[in-house]
Amino acid sequence: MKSDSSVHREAGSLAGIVPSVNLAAEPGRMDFYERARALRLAPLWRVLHGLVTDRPAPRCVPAIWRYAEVRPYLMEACKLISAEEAERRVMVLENPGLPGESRITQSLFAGLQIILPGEIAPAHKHVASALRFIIEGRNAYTAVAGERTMMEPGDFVITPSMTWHDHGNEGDAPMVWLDGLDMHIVNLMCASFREGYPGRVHPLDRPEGAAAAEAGHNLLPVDASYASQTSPIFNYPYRRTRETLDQLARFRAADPWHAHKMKYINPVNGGWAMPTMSTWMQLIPKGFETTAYRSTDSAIFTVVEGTGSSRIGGESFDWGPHDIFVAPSWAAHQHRASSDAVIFIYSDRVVQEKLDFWRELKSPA
Ligand code: GTQ
Repeated sequence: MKSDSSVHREAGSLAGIVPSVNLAAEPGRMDFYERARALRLAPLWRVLHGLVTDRPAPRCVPAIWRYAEVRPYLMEACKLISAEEAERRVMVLENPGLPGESRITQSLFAGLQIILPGEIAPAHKHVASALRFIIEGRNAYTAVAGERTMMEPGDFVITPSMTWHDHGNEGDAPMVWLDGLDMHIVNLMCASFREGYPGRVHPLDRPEGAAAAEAGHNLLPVDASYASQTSPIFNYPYRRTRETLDQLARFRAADPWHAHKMKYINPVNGGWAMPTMSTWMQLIPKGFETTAYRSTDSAIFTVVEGTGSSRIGGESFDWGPHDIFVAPSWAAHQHRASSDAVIFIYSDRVVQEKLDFWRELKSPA
């Protein structure tokens, strides 16, 4: 039995070779290839079609993490290591097609972070941006650039690039959230910096709710200027998102491919809330089935409410609250809700759009 990696290498080299190359003539070229290699030269015609593929060829595969199965491991991690010792006590969601790489898709990271009552995850900052999607618990905060926000289930919270942040749980129950980070994109460009704060927590210099007052109500301070490309709103509360979807569904027909799907936006420029990760919240009404859809951005889905099932690249997954699943780039996927379902989604679409890479394909409705 061959190892996966040798199969991958062989398949990769055959897939990479240009079809016009006469394989029978290759042995006679080996001596040239060897001598060229010593000069750090390689023949493109043996790898071209593996580099410039005729369609997306993700190693990322469809996968699901069921919260009921994962949660006991989060609790067990709490017995083994403190938030302080771990710096961030996170169990990484590893795509089975990318084992050991801390990737849920080829470009993005996902992990479940848990913080117990009284614990603090100490302050640090890094070039990588983070999103937090709150799964369970109350009365825990994240502090970002001198302002705290209390986090509630379903809230979408942003930690912009290179801002000091620490997390603390002041409640009496564990707090769990999904972390989505773009460090693989940062690392692709070798642009990473990270710094620990000399104290456990960074000082607060703005009252809780300041960012929401300044930017969260379709009003901006007349004298404000914004250098960052990240939304100045750093907590998009679930209560308002849920209410919006609910109202929308009462007067707007569900889209065949997206049902009711709203994107989180930056009020400063109307664009995506974050410069590296697109985010949405989707409502699929009970009994509704979306039409097959594919796009070049691999997407991570977190179920907030409801139950249903999805077909992703020919595989079927049943899901319920807090389950997390992945649709790889260009894999056709469709969802069916057996009760009103609310799903939080993030992907690298915003990056692909900026680079003119992004494409979608809608199957006929
Ligand atoms: O909370 O700052 O899941 O820096 C991975 C890296 C969370 C965080 C992660 C991080 C954080």
